[in-house]
Amino acid sequence: MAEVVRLTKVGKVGVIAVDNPPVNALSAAVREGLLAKLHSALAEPSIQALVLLGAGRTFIAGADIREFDSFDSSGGPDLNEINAAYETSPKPIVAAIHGTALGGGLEIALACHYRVGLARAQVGLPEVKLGLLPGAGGTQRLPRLIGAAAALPLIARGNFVPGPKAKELGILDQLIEGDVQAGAVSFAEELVARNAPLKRIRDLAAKAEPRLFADFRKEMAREAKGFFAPWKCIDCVELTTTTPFDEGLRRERALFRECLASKQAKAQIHVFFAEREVAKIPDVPRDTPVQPFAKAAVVGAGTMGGGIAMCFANAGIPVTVLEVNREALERGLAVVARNYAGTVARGRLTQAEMDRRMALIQGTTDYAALADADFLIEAVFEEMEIKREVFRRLGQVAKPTAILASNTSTLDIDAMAAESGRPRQFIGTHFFSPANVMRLLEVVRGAQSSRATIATAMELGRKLGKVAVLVGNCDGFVGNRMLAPYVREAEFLLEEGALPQQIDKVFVEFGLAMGPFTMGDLAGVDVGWRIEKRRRQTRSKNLRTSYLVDKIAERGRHGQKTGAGWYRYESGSRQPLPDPEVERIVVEHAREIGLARRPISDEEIFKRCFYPLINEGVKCLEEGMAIRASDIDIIYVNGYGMPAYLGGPMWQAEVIGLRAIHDDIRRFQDRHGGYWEPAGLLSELAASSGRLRDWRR
Ligand code: 3H9
Repeated sequence: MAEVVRLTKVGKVGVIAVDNPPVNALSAAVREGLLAKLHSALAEPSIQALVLLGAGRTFIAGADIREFDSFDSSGGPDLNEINAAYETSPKPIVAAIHGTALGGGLEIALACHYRVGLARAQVGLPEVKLGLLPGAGGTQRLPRLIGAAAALPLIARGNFVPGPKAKELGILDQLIEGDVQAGAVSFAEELVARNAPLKRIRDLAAKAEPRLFADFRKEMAREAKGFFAPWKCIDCVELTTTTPFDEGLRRERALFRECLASKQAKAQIHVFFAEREVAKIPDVPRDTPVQPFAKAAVVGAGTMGGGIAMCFANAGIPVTVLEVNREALERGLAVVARNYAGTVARGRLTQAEMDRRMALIQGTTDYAALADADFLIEAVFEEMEIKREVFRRLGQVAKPTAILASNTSTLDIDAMAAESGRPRQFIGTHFFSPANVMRLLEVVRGAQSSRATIATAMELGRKLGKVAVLVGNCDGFVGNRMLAPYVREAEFLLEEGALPQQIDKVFVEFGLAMGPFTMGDLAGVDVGWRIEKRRRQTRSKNLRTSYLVDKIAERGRHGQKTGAGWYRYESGSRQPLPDPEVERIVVEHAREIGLARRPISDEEIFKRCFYPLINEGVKCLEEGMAIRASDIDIIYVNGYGMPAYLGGPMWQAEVIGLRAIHDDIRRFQDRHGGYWEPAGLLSELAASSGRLRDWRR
C-alpha cells in the first residue's frame, strides 16, 4: 500500500510529504507517519533542515472529521504530541503551503518554525463551523504569532485567509512563486546557510488591548446567537493573554472535548457532509456534460426577478431582464440599483464594482432580445395562466439549445414545460427571497428534464454561489410543502387559544431565525393567503380549514410592507410588535366558529407545528421528492433560517426520536383526526428503529 507520509531528500533538506487524498486529512495513519518521518529525518545526519508539504491539491485540510466519532480510540499519536515534536525539533522545519492549510493542518504549520506559501494558498481555522474549536494549539499559537486582535475573528468565524493576506498578517513568512517544493527547499537551505534561529511560536507573548475581548463578544452577539463554539473560541484566545502556553494548551483541549461532545458539533458536522452529498445525484453522474451559459435572461423585474438578475451580475454573467412595459422595467432596475448602492454605502462593494455589475444587466420589453440567452428564468406573478403565456413566448424566441426555467414556488413545473414545447430543456429554479442574498436554490426536476438540463441547473447554482438541492415536482416542492402544515397548525392554535407572539417565541427559543407569523409578515400575508385560497379549491370538505388569515388579509394587513399583519410595525421599523387588534380579531374569530379558547402549552405548540413539518419531510422522502434526508436538512439550514447547530428538521427528528414523534402524531390523530396521518416511512422506521439518514428509495 502506498505510504501516506513520505520522506525524501533534496540535497541537505528532508522533504516530508503527506499524501492522503482527497484533502490530506490527518487520519491516524497520517499522524503516525508524520511522527515516524520526523524521527527518521532527525536521526539522519545528512539532513540539516526539513520541509513539510502536501501532495495533491491541498496542504493538510485538518483532522479527519470522519474519525471524530471515535476520537480517543482512532489510534495514532495525538496531534498535540506531533506538534510538540515538530516545534522542538533541533533542525529547522518549513511548512510549504500550496493549497488549503486548514484546522489541524494550519495548526501543524504553526508548530513548524517557518511557513512559506503560494499566493493561491488558503489558510484558516474553520473548526468553529463544525461546532468545534481548534484543538491542537491553534487558539494558543495563532494569537501569539499575529496578535489576539487579528486572530480572534479568524478563529471565532472560521474564515479562510488567502496567501497574500496571510503574508500581510504574518502567518506566512514568505510568498513564493512557481514550484512550492523548490521554493521551500531553497528557503530552508538559506535558513541553514545563515544559521537562522528556530522560531517557536509558543515562546512568543500574545498582546491585546484591554477592551478587545469585551468588544468582540458584543460584535458577535447577533451572528453567534445560540451557537456554543464561537464563545469557547473567544475564551481560548483570551487565555493567551493570561495563561502560560502549556496550561493554555490543556485548557484548549478540555474545551475542544466539550465542543466535540456537544449536540451542536454533531449537527454541524452532519451539515458539513450533507452539503457535500447534496451535489450527488444518483442518475446524473458527475461527468454529465454541462451546457455553457454565457448569457442569461430573466422575465419579470419584480422583487424576485431583480434579485435573480443580481445573482447573475454578481457572478459576472450578462443578463437581460424583460418586463411588460418600460415603467415596470425602469422601476425594477431602479430597485436593483438601489440595492447595490446600499451595499456600496455600507462599504461592502466599490462604486466601480457596482458599475461593472449594473452594466451586465440589460433591460428590454421585447421578447426577441432574449434570443441569444442560454439560460432563461421566468419570475413573473405566481399565476399559472400568466406563466403559461410567458413560456409559450419563450419557447418561440429562445435559441434551440437554451434551457428554460421557472422560479415558481408552488406551481406545476410539468404544465409549464408542456407549454414551452421543449420539456427536456425545462426545469424549476426556485430562488428564495431576497434572491441575491439567500443561499438556497431548489432545482425542480420535471418529468422530462434531461440529465444535461439537471446538471446544468445544478452547475448554474454553484456558479451563482448557491447551495443547489435537486427536488421533485409537487405542490410547494420540498421546503414550502413542509412549511404548509407547520403554518396550518400555527393558525389552528391561534383559533384554539394561542397568540402569534406566543407561537413565534417557541420557535425563536428553539433556534429558528423567526416564528411562523413573523415569517408570514415578512413574506406578505397576502402571498400566503393567495396560495391558501388556491389550495382550498381542492381540499376535502372533511378537513379543517382556518379562515383567520382571510380576516387579517382582508383588512389590508399584508405584513411588514403595509405596517401591519400578524403584528404591527412602527414606521420604518421591522420589529414585530404584538397588536391588541390582532388579539381582538383572533378572539372574535374563535367565538364566531364556536371554539372555546384554552391555555396552550409551549410543548403543544412545538409538537403541533414542528411534527407535521417533519412528517411532511418524511413523505417527500418516501415519494422521492428529495433524494435523501440530509438534502432536506440543507434546504432548511440554507433557506428557512434554521441554524446549522440544529442540523435541519430531519436531523432533529432523529435527535427527538422517530418513535416518540410517531407516537405523538398518532395521539394528535386521535384528538384532531384529519391531517394527522403519520407518513408510512415514519411508521416503518419507528417500528424498526431505522434511521432516516440511512434510508434510500
Ligand atoms: C480539526 O482540524 C480539528 C483540530 O483542530 C483538532 C484535532 C484534535 N476530514 O469539500 P470537498 C472530504 S477539524 C475528512 O468536496 P473541495 C469531503 O467530505 C477539521 N474528510 O472538496 C469530500 O468527501 P467526498 C478542520 C474530509 O475541494 C472530499 O473530502 N478542517 C475533510 O470543495 C472533498 O471535499 C476543516 O473543517 C476532513 N477534514 O474543498 C476543513 N475535508 O468526496 C474541511 C474534506 O466523499 N474541508 N473531506 O464527498 C473543507 O473545507 C474542504 O473540504 C476543502 C476542499 C476546502 C479542504
